[in-house]
Amino acid sequence: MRLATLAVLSLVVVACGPMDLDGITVTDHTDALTSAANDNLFTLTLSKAPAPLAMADLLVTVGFPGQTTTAVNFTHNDTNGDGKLDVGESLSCKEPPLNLWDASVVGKTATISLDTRQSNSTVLRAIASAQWTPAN
Ligand SMILES: [Ca+2]
Ligand SMILES: [Ca+2]
Repeated sequence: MRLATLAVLSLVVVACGPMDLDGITVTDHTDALTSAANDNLFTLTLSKAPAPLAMADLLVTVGFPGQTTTAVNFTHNDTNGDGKLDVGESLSCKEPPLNLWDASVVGKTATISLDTRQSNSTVLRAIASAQWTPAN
């Protein structure tokens, strides 16, 4: 009886573990999406995390329905200058140097994911995700 209770408890902890530890918010950039490359896309802010995140391992991806999920470029707004992404700090995300998104995706909703890549590995682990609907 006691063992069964413990097993149930540990299952619950696993089920709601990683998903609740980290959070991001995504704010649309006021610039319009154009048919040129390097458009300003959005700002991703870390809203919740148990510890600062090492920048070298981080990856931001954009996935519109029906399109390949693609990593984007970003600039880290490192408020405290420690080289890590802390809660409250943000990443200004830009289109890669080729045109992927233009007016045709305005009003559509993409899934934005902040992922971490373990060193010496190509396996990505999702830290947190949010939605982005470009307004212009
Ligand atoms: Ca920092
Ligand atoms: Ca573009």
